[in-house]
Amino acid sequence: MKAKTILITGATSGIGEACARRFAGEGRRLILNGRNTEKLDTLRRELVALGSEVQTLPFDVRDREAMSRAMASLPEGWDNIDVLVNNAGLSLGDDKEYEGSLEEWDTVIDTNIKALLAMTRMVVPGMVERGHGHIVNIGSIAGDTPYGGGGVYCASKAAVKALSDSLRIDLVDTPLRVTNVKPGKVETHFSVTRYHGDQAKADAVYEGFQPLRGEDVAEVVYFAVSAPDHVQIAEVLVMPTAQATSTLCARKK
Ligand code: NDP
Ligand code: 8X3
Repeated sequence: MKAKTILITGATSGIGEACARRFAGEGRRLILNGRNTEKLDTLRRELVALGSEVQTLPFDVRDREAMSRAMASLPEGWDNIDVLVNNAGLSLGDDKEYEGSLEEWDTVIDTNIKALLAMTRMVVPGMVERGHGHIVNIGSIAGDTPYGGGGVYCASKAAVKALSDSLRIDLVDTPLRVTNVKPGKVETHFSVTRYHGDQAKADAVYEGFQPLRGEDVAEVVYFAVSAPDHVQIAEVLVMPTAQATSTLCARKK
């Protein structure tokens, strides 16, 4: 793989953390974003031991000024980003669209759509200038098929699909590639966050079948990035074998 410098947002947990581990290795430079500085530091130490150079960039992706400051603080040469993994994201609650919290929906929209767009706006011009780069957006099966109680989250991931597709069109006359990876159910901290820390409710989401692990999704991201330059993996829908749609899972009693 030629990619040398990889920036991952939301690298302190789940899919983002698994991507960081998957890309770690000799000669690879990792730029890891997250809000939890302690977790970022622990991960940095682990990946440095594996032979990677690592910069941690602690900032909330919704904070554009913090994002600009953090990116400007990168040491010389580190802004030559080869791969941007727009992963940071969340869902909050499972309320009906006419009952939920406007504040929570703002958080979901600001993180899953507006921050992804801001990161893209910040990093992609340099890629275009250098004639090299790959943007991997972590979408979701939820962006293909909405489900009740998930309207805003599903809409945010439909937006990720639209933004990935339009970016691919905008970049068609460049060597850059755009991939939208759309996972089904992955057992991470995602459902704990969605259910405001209710571990039992989160566990029930994955009960009776084998969900994906963050590592499974990281493998897909790695595959797309490792493909030869003339191959653009535009979109991947990846789900557990026991899942068929965003809501249909075969659960053993
Ligand atoms: P996790 O909750 O385990 O990880 C989410 C990561 O995003 C955390 O590192 C979290 O950090 C970070 N994050 C959230 N908000 C912000 C923010 N404002 N600024 C910086 N970092 C932030 O969940 P997943 O790994 O499952 O989720 C990763 C992505 O995968 C999301 O975009 C999600 O929508 C998507 N996805 C997940 C699926 C699943 O079933 N798990 C399926 C399909 C897609 P912090 O701990 O600080 O909140
Ligand atoms: C997360 C997967 O099915 O909970 O994107 O929406 S799902």
